Amino acid sequence: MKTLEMVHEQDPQPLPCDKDALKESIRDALIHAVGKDPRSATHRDWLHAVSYAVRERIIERRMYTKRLFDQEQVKRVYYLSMEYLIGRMLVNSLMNLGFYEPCCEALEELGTNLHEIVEMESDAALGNGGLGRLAACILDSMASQCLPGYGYGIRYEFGMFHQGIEHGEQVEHPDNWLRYGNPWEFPRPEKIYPVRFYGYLVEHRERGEPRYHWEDGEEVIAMAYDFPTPGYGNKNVNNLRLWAAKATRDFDLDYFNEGDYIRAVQEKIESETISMVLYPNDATAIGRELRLKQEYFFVSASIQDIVFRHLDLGHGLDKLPEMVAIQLNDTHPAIAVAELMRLLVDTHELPWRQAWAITQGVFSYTNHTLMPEALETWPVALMERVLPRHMQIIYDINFHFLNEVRHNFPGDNDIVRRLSIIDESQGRQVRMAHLAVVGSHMVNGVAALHTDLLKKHLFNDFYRLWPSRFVSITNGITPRLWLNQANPDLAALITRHIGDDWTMDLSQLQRLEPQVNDAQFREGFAQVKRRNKEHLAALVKQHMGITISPDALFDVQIKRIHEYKRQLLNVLHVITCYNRVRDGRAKEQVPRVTLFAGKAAPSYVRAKQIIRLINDVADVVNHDPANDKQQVIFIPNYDVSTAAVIIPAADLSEQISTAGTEASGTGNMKLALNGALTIGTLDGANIEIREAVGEDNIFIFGMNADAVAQLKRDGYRPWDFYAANEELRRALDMIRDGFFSPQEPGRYHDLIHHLLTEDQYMVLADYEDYVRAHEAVDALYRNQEAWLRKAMLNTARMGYFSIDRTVMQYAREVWGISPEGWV
Ligand code: 26V
Repeated sequence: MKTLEMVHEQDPQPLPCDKDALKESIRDALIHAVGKDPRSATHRDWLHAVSYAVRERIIERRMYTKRLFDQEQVKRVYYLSMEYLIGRMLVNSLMNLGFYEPCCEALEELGTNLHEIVEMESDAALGNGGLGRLAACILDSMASQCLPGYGYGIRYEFGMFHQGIEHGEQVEHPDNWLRYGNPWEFPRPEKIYPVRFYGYLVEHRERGEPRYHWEDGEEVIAMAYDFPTPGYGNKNVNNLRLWAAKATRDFDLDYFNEGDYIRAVQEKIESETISMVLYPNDATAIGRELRLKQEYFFVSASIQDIVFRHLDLGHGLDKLPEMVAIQLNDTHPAIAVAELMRLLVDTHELPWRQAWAITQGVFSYTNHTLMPEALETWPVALMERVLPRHMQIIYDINFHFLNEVRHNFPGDNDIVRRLSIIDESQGRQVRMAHLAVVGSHMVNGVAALHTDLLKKHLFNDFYRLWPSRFVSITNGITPRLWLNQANPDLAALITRHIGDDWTMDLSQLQRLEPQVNDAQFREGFAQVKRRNKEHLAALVKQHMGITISPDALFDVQIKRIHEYKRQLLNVLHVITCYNRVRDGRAKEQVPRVTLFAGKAAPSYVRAKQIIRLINDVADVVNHDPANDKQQVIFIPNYDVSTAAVIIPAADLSEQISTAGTEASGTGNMKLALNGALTIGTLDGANIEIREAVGEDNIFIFGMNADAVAQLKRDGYRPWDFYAANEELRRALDMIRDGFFSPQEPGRYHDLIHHLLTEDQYMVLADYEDYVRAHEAVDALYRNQEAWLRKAMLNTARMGYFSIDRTVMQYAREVWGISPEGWV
C-alpha cells in the first residue's frame, strides 16, 4: 500500500513551510489577496493574510490525500450531521500542521504577533452544544488517524446566536460569522445538486412493476463549500463539505419573461433561506417545515454526492456497503434512509429487496438523547406534502418491517403498534428514531449507562427484536484542542515528563501517575493551574469589570442552560453558602467563585429565567460588603473559544444532571482532563469517569438512575424535601419572596412554585446530598496538597476519554474498516 509520504513525493514542488517561506507567503497574501499595505494593515488584515498562507499548504495536502484514497480504493466513512461546532480554525490548523512556531516567528519579523490576530477570528459556531462539538472532535480524530472520513452538513449563513446579557437577561444577536469573508472554505460552484420539495407522484408500469416519478414542486440547488480539515502531525487532510442553498437559476426565467421581476427575486430569496440559520434548540423538537426542509436539503445533496463519487470511482451499487459507511448523527439526517432507497429504486431501478439490503448495510445511527421532548417526529401530513415520495417509501419500509415484527411476535398487536415507524396515537406522526433504527445495521448510545437505558426503555422493543444491533460507544474529546491547544502550559509540563506521544495516544498520560509523589512536579502542576486562573481572572476583569481572586476555588458549570442539567441546584448551593457567610457560620468555608456560562434556547422561557436568576443572585451576593467568601459570575456568550479559556482554569467541574437524563456529557471529560475534580451524579459518562479516576478522586452525590425512576414511580413530593431541610427552605423562600429581585419581588414566584410542585428533574431531592458533597469539596480544598494529588490523578487517568479511542471503536464495531497501517 502507498503512503501519504509517497504520494507527496510525486509532487515536484510542495510549498515550503519554514519561517522564511511562511513569511514570504503571508506578505504576498496581504498585498495580493487582501490588498493591504503592510504598513497600515489591521489585525484582521493580518489574520486573513496568515490564513491564506496556511490554506495554500492545506489544500495541497488535501489533493495528495484525495489522490491516495482514490488510488487505494479505501472504504470511506461519511458523517452526516446538522451541526459542527468547530470554533476558530487558525491556531488549530497551525498546530496540526506543525507551523505554529515558524508562523509566530514569521509574524514577529513582519512586525505583528499571532496572539493578537487570532482573537479577530470568529468562531465557526455551526452547532448548539455537545452533539455539534462531538462532530467536530470526530472530524479531527479521523483526519489525525488518517481515516478516510468525510463530514457533511449545512453551511449556515448564521450560526449559533451571540448571547448578550442585558439587565441580567439573555438577549440574542445574529451570528454573522461570514461578514469579513471566510478563508477556510473553498466554494465549489461546479459541485451542485438539485433538491426537490413538494410536487406530486406519477405512477406508471414498467415490466408489470409500478414505478414512480416525482414531478413538479420546487427545486433548490445545493452548492458545496469545502472545509479541508488537517490531521495532527501528519500530512493527511480530510474534507468537511457543507451545503448552501441557491435558487435554481439565479432568477426564475419564467417570471422574468412575464415581466415579474420582483416575484423572481422573491423566489430566489425564499430558496436561499433554507441554509440561512441554525435552529438554536437543543432539547425540544421544533416541528417546523423549514427545519424539515433543512434536514432533507443537506441529506439529499450528501447522498447524491456519495453515490456519485462511488460510481465515479467505478464501483457498482452492489458494492456500496463494502465501500461506504454512513453515520447518522442523531435522527436529524434520518430521512437519508428513505433518500438512498429512492435513488436506488427510482433512479437506478434496483429491486426493493436489494436496495434495502444495501441501505441497511450502509447506515448506522447514534442516539444522543433520551429526553422524550427531543425525539423528532414529523406529522404525516407535512411529510406527505413536502416529500411525497419519501412518505410513500417510509410506508413501504414500515410495511416490510412490521411483517417481520409480526413474524417474530405472533399475535402481539401491541408491539406492532409500539414499533411502527408511524405513531398513530397523537395525530399520525413519523417517528424518525424508528426510521433510523430500522434502516441501520448498528445503533449506538454514547455512554454505558445511556446505552443501557436505550435498551431498557426507549428502544426496548427494538432491542428484543435485534439485540446485536445495539452497541455502546462512549464519547471522547480531542486532546489536540482540549489539552494541547487550550492548556499549552500543562501540555508543556506533561511533555517534559513523558514526551509528546500523548497527543496521539492519550493513554500515555497514565505514565504521569508516579509523578504525583514528586513535589517538583506537583509544584509545576499547581503553578500551571494558578496561571490559568490568573488569565481567566484577567479576562473576567476586562470584559465584566469584576475582580475575582485566583486564590478562590473556581467552581465551574459551563453547558447549555436546561432544567435537566440543574443549574438551579447549583444556585441553591450558592445561596446556601451565602447564607452561612451572613450568619457567621462560614469560618470553615473556602472562598469560592461559582462560574456559570451557557446559552438558553430563545423560546425556552424557564431556561431564560434561570439565567436571569443567576445574574440576580450574582448582583446581590457580589455586592454585599459583608461577604468575603462567595462570588458568582455569569460569563456571557459561551462558545468553543470561551470554553478553551475557562476549562484550564477550573478547580471543580459541576456535572449535576438528574441521573438518567444526560446521555454522556463531554464537558465533564474536558474539565477532568485539565485537572478539575468533578462533583457529579451517577449520570452519563460520569459513571465511567469515576471508574477511570477512582472513587476517591471524584465527588459523587445524589440519586442514581434507578433511585430516580423509583422515586418517580412512588411519586416525588418536593414539599417533603422543602419541609425537611431548613437551609433549603430558606434559600427557596428568599428567591420566591424577591430577596434577589427587590425591584420585582414576584419575578421568581412561578419558578419556585414549579420546583415545589411538578419539577420532573427533582432538584430538591438531591439538594441535601449535594450540599454535603460540597462540604467534602471544601474540606479537601483546604488541604492544597491533597487536592493537587487528586487533580493530577484526574489528568493522568483520563486517557480513555480520547476521541481517538471512540473513533477506533466506531471503525471496528460499526464501520467495518481496519485503520491499521494507514499512517
Ligand atoms: C436536539 C434537537 C431536538 C430536535 C430539534 C433540534 C435539535 C437540535 C439538537 C439536538 C441535540 C440534542 C442532543 C444533544 O446535543 N445531545 C448531547 O450529545 C452529546 C454528545 O453525544 C452528549 O454528550 C450530551 O450528553 C447530549 O446531551
